[in-house]
Amino acid sequence: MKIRHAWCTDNGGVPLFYDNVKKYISARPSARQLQFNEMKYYNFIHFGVNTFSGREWGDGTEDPKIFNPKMLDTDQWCRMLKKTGSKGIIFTAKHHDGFCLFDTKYTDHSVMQSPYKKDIVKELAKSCKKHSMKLGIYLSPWDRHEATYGTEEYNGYFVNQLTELCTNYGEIFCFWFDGACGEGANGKKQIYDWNRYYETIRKYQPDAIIANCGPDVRWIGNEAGKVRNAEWSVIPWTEDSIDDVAANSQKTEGLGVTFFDRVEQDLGSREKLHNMADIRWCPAEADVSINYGWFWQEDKYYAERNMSVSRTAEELARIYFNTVGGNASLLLNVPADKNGLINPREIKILKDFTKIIEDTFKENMPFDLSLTTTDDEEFIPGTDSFMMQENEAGIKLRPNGKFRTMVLEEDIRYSQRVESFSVYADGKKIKDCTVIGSGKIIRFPEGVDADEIDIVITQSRSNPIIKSIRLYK
Ligand code: FUL
Repeated sequence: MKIRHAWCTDNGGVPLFYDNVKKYISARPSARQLQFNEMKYYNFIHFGVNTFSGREWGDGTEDPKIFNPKMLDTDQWCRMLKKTGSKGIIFTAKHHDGFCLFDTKYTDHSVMQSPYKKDIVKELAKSCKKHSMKLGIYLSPWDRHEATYGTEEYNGYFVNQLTELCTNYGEIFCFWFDGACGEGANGKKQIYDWNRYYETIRKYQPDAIIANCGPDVRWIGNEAGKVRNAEWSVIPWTEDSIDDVAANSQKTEGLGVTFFDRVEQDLGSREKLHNMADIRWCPAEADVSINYGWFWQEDKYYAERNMSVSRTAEELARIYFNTVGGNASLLLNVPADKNGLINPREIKILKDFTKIIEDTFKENMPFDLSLTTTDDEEFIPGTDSFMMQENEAGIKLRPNGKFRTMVLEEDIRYSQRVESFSVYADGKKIKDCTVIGSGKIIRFPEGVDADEIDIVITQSRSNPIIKSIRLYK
């Protein structure tokens, strides 16, 4: 059996290593991005006055008295979500309506004026610690209640609240700023002082990543769990990168879940990076809601709009495979209901979803691995990662039986290098793929039964560095 076009006989017809490639592969994750990369899948919890008013976007006039969860139990949130394999929770400390779910010195428009009267971020921080989950904060820059919104004073207000959140609740793994930016109560729009916000976070929580409208993780461009054909973590960075997210993200209330696609499909090919001055590591995150809205709503809310309530477990599993297995992370929203609990309606879907994921990765399939080369591969000291050498025809696996899932990871400490690869079973090509990055999951629902599997890297930016290859029955 002869496999042609192996790495790097012609490297897809593009130069293997030249100055530009050196520049591309020198864009590498920071320590905080590397740490974050281990999370892969975590949750949003949307909860606030909207939960009680039956809206997706509050307008800031809501009376705090409507916020009255009778059974709120943040331990239950952690327990339920941890069971799904989640590593953390990003909580809406304040949504666009300006109602704060934490005890803040800077406004009365908070949970402390509600019948509940307790700091929910504090409770959640305690529960997260107890259940070994990480805590993240969603703090909406757009505030439809705060009177100073639209003036420079508001930037100070926002920084004060960020400081409270940074200093009163222990370690925060992520600050998540969404892109919505509308008018405040006074009809004014705010010019956000992003740099001041970032500096505050870096000062008090240097390990926290700043996501979506932030420098560490980028919005994937839609809220439907779709990934690009080639999702790159190495992208050009411009002055407008953050404003661009704000300009392209959700503009109207709708059902709170945009299917809008950030039109640009190519963010990181060689052509795209060519001649760009500032090239950075900024991986994609897909935020998706279990329901067709972000806040918990009654069935009738959806019935009135002629919509189904939730995504199915199968759909969520597909989204998981596509995102976690498509060089992105998955931020799945599971709202808390009016009682302050994750509702049985969502628990049922989460259970079925978890079963699909667990079944997929239940049985590891052992295999022998060899690099089809005359040279010895180079192992990266202290790890199992290996750097492929020139003239390497590919990676050969001899599985011990039939497998249905293949997982590949690049060692992203050395950037993202692989541009395309193919998989062969006993000499017959069974899959053409684009990038690998931090994780590629390839599913073969019918199963692959072959003596020899070849993974042939057809194009790469310099020598590919593979961290792991796994097969599952
Ligand atoms: C968007 C918001 O407008 C939605 O309500 C939701 O919070 C989503 C995650 O971000 O920009």
